[in-house]
Parts: sequence; C-alpha cells; structure tokens
Amino acid sequence: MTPEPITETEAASAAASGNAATDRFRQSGKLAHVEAAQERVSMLAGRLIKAANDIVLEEKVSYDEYNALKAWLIKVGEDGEWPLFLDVWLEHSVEDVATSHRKGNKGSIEGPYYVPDAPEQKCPATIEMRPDEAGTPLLFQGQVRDTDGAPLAGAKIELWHADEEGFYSQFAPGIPEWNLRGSFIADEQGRFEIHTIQPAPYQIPTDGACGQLIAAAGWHAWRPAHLHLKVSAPGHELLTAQLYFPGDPHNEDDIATATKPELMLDIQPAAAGDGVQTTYDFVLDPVD
Ligand code: MBD
Ligand code: FE
Repeated sequence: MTPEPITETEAASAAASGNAATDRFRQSGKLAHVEAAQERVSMLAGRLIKAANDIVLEEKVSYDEYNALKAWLIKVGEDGEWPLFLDVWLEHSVEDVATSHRKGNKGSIEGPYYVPDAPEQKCPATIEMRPDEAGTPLLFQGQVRDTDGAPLAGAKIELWHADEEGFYSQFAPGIPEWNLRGSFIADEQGRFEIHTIQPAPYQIPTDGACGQLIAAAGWHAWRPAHLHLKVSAPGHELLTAQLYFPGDPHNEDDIATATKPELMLDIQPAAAGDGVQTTYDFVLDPVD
C-alpha cells in the first residue's frame, strides 16, 4: 500500500508529517530480513528496562512524572512520531556502530524523510524544483571513488533535501511529489554535477509529541541546514550521508547529533551564473 498523499488543504503539521513518515517506514521493507534471536531480545530489552528502572530509583521518579511519561508515549504514537523520535535521538549511535569499520566515508543518519526510487537523471543534471523555487542556487559536484582511489563509473547519488522554508516534499502539504528529490548517475569517471538550491535550517515539528518534549525540557528543535544523500555502486557498501554548510548556527548543537567535521562542505561563489558551488568527493568501501 502506498502512503496517503498529504493533501494541499492540510496545513503543515507534526501529525501529517509524522504519519507520512510512519507509513513510509511500514512499507520500506526494512523489517523483511530482521531475525530476532531470543537471547539478543532478552539482553537488549532487559538492559533497556533495567536502565529505566535505575533512573526511577536514583531520581526518585513520582507517580505524576510516571503518568506524564505514559501520556507522552501515547501521544508519540498518535502523532506518528516514533520515526522522528528515534531518528533524532537514537539513530546517530546506530549509524556509528554500523559504519565504524569503514575506510571510506562513514556518513550520517538517514532520518525520517527518505523516499526510494526518485526519478533518475544522468549528470550533469538539475534536481526537480518549482519554477519559482526560492533559495540560493547551489551547484553540488564531486567524484565517487573506491578505497583504492579508483573512480566508480556510473555510481548513483540519491539526493533529497528541504526547501527554503525547511519543508520536505511528500511530508509537507502543497509541494510537488519529487520536489528537491532525485537520483543522479555519475559519468565514466564517477563524476557528478547536480544543480539544486541551498536548503534552509530545519526545525523539527514543534506541534507534536517531540515538540512538546523539547518545549517542556527547554531545548531547541533545530537541525543545521543539510543535504541528504545515498551514494551507491555495485559491489560497494551503500553510503547514507548528510552534508552541512559552514557557519550554520546549529552545526555544533544539532538536535539529531548527526554532524561530523568531515561532513562540512566548502562553499564557494559559483564560477558560472548565480549562487554558490561546492565540491565533495565520496569514497565507498567494497562489500566483503
Ligand atoms: C530531518 O530533516 C532530519 O534529517 C532528521 C534526522 C530528523 C528530522 C528531520
Ligand atoms: Fe533532514
């Protein structure tokens, strides 16, 4: 079943984007090959439950606090915000574990707003955008190589990012389906050249359960502006990454803890035309 499209008449809301992300996850196939060995389930669930009990005992958690937690967890589900909650506060550690062996790029979290099978184009290319798309034009170029430095001909770069208002197509209303999403095929030298616009800093929805927690705790809801990528080539490990823009006020305190120094772009004035350009090379590890 494909997810219900978010209609134009709906306002952008935490529940609309949360439920779209939940539907996306359900149909992503990510659970198809999960094997839950009993000892592993028992150990992991047991440790999580023990950690929560230790906090209750050490911090002398009251019934009021316990009931607030219960109400909040119920609301996370109602708002469809389990993908958002987990991707913001836990995925970065899972990503660290999954990629620590790599000699090439280690990457960053996928987040809740990836959509597979975006329309494919050969490079040089321009990502799908509205005729009046707001934002600074950005030329994003580079080369995909293997860990020996050999170019990976025909590597695929999937790119998705928020618009100038911080909204993602298919997760906010009134945006064309594949807006600021695309799959780009590199040339024989593994080189790619993609024209897009610079995304805005992103504030996670403030009107849902995650926003309620952030407000109650006095935290902020910001992620620095970022490009999302998946870079792939046959025989190589899929790289999921994000790239960031120097000078963003939230590069050092990303709510999703997903920035890394090596993921910072070097932004230069465009050599041709308006806007800016940046070159970033990817190195993919072989599948062993
Ligand atoms: C995003 O755009 C994002 O990348 C993450 C990780 C969480 C929420 C929104
Ligand atoms: Fe994002």
